[in-house]
Amino acid sequence: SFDPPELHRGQLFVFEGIDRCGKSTQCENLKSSLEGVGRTVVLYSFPNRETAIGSVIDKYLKKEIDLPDQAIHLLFTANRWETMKDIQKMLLNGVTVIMDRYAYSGICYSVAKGTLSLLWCKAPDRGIIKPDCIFFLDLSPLKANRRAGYGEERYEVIEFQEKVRDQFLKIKDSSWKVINADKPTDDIAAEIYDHAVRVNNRKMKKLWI
Ligand code: T5A
Ligand code: NA
Repeated sequence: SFDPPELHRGQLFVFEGIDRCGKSTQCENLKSSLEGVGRTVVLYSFPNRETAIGSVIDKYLKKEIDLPDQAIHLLFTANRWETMKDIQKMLLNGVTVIMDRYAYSGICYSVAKGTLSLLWCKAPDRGIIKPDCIFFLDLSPLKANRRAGYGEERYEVIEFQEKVRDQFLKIKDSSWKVINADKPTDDIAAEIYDHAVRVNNRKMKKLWI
């Protein structure tokens, strides 16, 4: 169907991967190269630790509080839902939106715990905006472990990260672009940019509907 408001909408790019695979670095790179060709770009990171919900998530990740697996899963999802209206507005206004983690992290980290099913984990994110492209930065947990700052937060344990990576590879589909993240930063950035500029969807879709 012809839907005028979506005609010139911005694209939604998501970066996913295990801890320390280089997501934040590449989000910034893509933002500045797209701005360099005249696009307006907004970057979001999940979890957004700045909101009321995000401050609880932050405490959980820093191991200052404990929560049941179900409760923290739902907080991560709520933390995405609280920005959804703003993101939709921006996309419809032609802004390119880049996200550092999204619902796929939500699912994969929770499923990797072994206590919650995939179906249960997917349900609360049902209806959030579907990304136009997911860049999966693939890196072995052993190599990620050698990068700066590894090991301080709750999930930064190699055996757990192996399970998370397996789960990402299980749920990926044709909207994912798998990138070998064990390369120099600039090479990865160039590969991502070349792919990103070719993504141009019109219809805005929702996840898992
Ligand atoms: N989580 C998250 C859930 O369980 N459910 C959810 O719904 C969501 C959204 C925090 C945790 O929350 C979990 C997943 C996480 O365990 P976070 O705040 O995104 O999520 O934290 P991390 O993933 O740990 O963030 P890191 O994000 O710190 O790493 P990045 O962004 O992947 O990596 P980056 O770019 O900061 O780089 C890490 C280091 O490596 C270097 C960088 O300089 C930096 O020192 N580096 C490279 N080194 C060599 N070669 C390259 N190509 C490099 N690229 C970067
Ligand atoms: Na990050």
